[in-house]
Amino acid sequence: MKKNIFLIVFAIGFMGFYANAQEQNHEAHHKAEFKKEVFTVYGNCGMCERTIEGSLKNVDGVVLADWDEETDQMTVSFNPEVITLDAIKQKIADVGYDSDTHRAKDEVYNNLPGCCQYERPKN
Ligand SMILES: [Cu+2]
Repeated sequence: MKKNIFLIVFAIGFMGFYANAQEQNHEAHHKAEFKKEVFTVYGNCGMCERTIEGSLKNVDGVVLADWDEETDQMTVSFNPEVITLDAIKQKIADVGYDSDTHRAKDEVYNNLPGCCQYERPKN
């Protein structure tokens, strides 16, 4: 009888340990799903903000896109299995905005409203 109780206690303990291990594994998996990156996107005003952030709206794999008018810093969260940082920066360049690594085409930049024609970084 004593032996049985010992086995039951051992089994319950083991189950608890197993459940905990599963949970930790799940957490690790969840963390790996999204990647956060911060980089510079050049721009001027609130209209720029709408255009920059709008370029990533409804884009598969992007869960957060936030540009700060004061600091020119762009924060993105995305699923790297669905989209790359390179592709994200290209989408921003496609609507006229230079980043630290990707340059918009001159004709797209020239078509931005006057107030949005930010000072471009030297290339
Ligand atoms: Cu603007």
